[in-house]
Amino acid sequence: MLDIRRQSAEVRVGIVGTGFIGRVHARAARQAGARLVGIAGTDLANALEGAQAVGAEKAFESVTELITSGLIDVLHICTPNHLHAPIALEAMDAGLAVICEKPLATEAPTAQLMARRAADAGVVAAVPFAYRFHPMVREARERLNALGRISLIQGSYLQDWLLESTDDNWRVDPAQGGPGRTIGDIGSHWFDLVEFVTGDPITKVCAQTSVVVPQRNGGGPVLTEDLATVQFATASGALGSVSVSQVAPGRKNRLFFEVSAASGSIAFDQETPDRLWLGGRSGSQALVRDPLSLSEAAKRYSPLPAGHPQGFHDCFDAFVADAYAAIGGDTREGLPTFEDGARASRLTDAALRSAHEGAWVAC
Ligand code: SOE
Repeated sequence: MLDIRRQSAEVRVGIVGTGFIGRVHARAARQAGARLVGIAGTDLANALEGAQAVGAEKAFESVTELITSGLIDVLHICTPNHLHAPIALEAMDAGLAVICEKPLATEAPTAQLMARRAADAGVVAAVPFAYRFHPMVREARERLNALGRISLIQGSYLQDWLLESTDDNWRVDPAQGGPGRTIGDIGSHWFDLVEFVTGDPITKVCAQTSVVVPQRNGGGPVLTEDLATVQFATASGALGSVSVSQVAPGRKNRLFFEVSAASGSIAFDQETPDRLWLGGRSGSQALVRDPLSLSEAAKRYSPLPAGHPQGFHDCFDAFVADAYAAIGGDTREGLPTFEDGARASRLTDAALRSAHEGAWVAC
């Protein structure tokens, strides 16, 4: 179990998973002043390579060895999606705090079980919906409060890294990634961000999905969606729609949303994260991040002065720093937890079911 007094000075970190996102976690852990103790991977050789790449102290033979070592306070889970649940449950049962990649699980009931287990174990359990930590997202959230009733929420999350039939990844395989690939992988970010910014939960969805590349690398038929469109309604009565695609040429990681409210609109684009578009009937403007003119909520995540762009690493670092602060007993507003991960999984499952049944599904 974590010794809070010792931990507040230094969090001891283990990471399972040595790919791109595992390295982002490792960097963020260091930035937060934590001690990078150990790495586990697919096997010892993989763990050794990962440990060397990020400068961790030790490579572990297996994730169980890392969890039971007594050497770590928090486990970061950066594996393919189907491994999130068994590893997170094992770690939480051992009393560890957990930071688990999204989608939290391949299906909503499992994600819900993980959230319940985190609550029962009384451990910090966070999910990197890191785009919440862009200062301009916090600014949008603050400003929306003053704009009155929301009428329309729309946007997209577009990538092109799976455009060609020679592009492949474990996420394409439902056994590893889950039955909803694009909705679970990037739609989950969009749903989380929009509900976080508006505070207006989505109550029902109507979705369509499409497999654009039917076969990859000569393998069997592709069973997970390359793109989806989702219409929805919210608790306040707003309407909305989102398109998600991993086969949109030219779009690399473009998460965009625009919210129209009674006295103004706000739009955010993750590829230009230091800006917001503020729309008004008698004039619109681009607001460029400047800590001197931001709300307190946004300023907190805006360490760099104006003219010094912040981006992906900055928001990820801020997420990890807040997760560690929560481990030390200082829980800051807006930390995405397993409850939020389970919520995003519920929306993903509802969208998939809607597409399958050709009907609106409550969520
Ligand atoms: C791949 O689709 C991926 O790396 C996602 O898994 C991330 O969550 C997203 O931030 C970027 O794209």
